[in-house]
Amino acid sequence: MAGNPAIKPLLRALAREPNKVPPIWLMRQAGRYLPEYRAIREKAESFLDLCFNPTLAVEVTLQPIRRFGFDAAILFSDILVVPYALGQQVTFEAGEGPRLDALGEPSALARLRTEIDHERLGWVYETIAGVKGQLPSDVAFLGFCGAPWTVATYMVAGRGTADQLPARIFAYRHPEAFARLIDLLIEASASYLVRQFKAGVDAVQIFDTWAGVLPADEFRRWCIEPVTRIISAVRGQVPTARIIGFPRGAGTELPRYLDVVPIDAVGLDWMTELNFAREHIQPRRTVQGNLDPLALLVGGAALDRATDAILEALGHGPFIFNLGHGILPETPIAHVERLIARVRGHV
Ligand code: 1CP
Repeated sequence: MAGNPAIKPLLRALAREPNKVPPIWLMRQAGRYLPEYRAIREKAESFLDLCFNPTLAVEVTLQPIRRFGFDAAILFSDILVVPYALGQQVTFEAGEGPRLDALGEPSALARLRTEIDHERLGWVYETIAGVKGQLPSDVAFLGFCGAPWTVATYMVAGRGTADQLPARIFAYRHPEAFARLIDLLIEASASYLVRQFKAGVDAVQIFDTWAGVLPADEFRRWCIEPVTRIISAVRGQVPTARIIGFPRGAGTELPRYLDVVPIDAVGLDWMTELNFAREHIQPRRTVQGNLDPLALLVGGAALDRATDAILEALGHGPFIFNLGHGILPETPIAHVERLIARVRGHV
């Protein structure tokens, strides 16, 4: 259950306690930019086989901690294991991304289970226990799930899509069926997060990667409300649950999101303006972010400048350094080392 906040800088930040040096971790920190990840990835037949193998998944979760000394480890898995545990077919084609049997019509919802099958996720809970036993005591351990809207975009389209058109059209054309799908995902995600806390994570992040494509009313209905319901359900069973929200692209709707969603911290995408974040967001929640992954990829003066601007604007209040979205596979390791040293005041 929840770790001791006193010794983990990231949990101190979530509790709005001061840190001399801001904690740092990076979204997608375990992954293809690391040669040691690619070496392990080759041993597994597919990406899901890697996830399903707790020995390898523990190793991959710990690789970025060993190499860089990040302040948090994030469970190695994917948001699409929830549709898998609801009975949908999910595969990952090398170099092409996820493929699911698309829920093109409301009648296809009948193919799904009525609740999440935790037996299909036993390896997640085993991986969590394995990581927990090996993590340095000052490193926080994060679980995660996708937010219902973002997961539904993949379930409906059967793959990643530009602008998430299939799910947006489905939601307008069949609002009742879409609401049933979202309700199913709310229950499944809450139950999944509770199990992650019971297995040993310190906090969780809810990834709403595609929140930004929705008009404001739809954003409230399909993002704000479902994530709020997940959090109530999780805290009903784990009252101390620490939760980070990441409504990517929420833009001017972000204050309204914070009016309603009782998260401890909000992950800011790289489009979020720093003065706005300092004046309007940080007084209300711990902020996490928001370096442009491209600045990290490019390195040099662009990286130093962007890093310093974030530290200057947000480093004096409750803050976790991160990217504004996942690290890109082409990112040089030396740039990650430089970033960490700069955030910690060493260069
Ligand atoms: O070939 C490979 O090695 C697989 C690439 C890969 C990896 C490393 C995928 C496929 N998923 C992951 C791991 C992953 N995914 C993590 C692990 C922990 C870490 O951060 O290190 C996490 C948290 C995710 C979350 C995830 N998966 C999100 C939300 C965050 C984000 O980056 O936006 C989303 C949208 C996915 C879907 C997904 N899984 C994989 C891919 C390539 C995609 C994107 C598909 C698309 O939209 O085209």
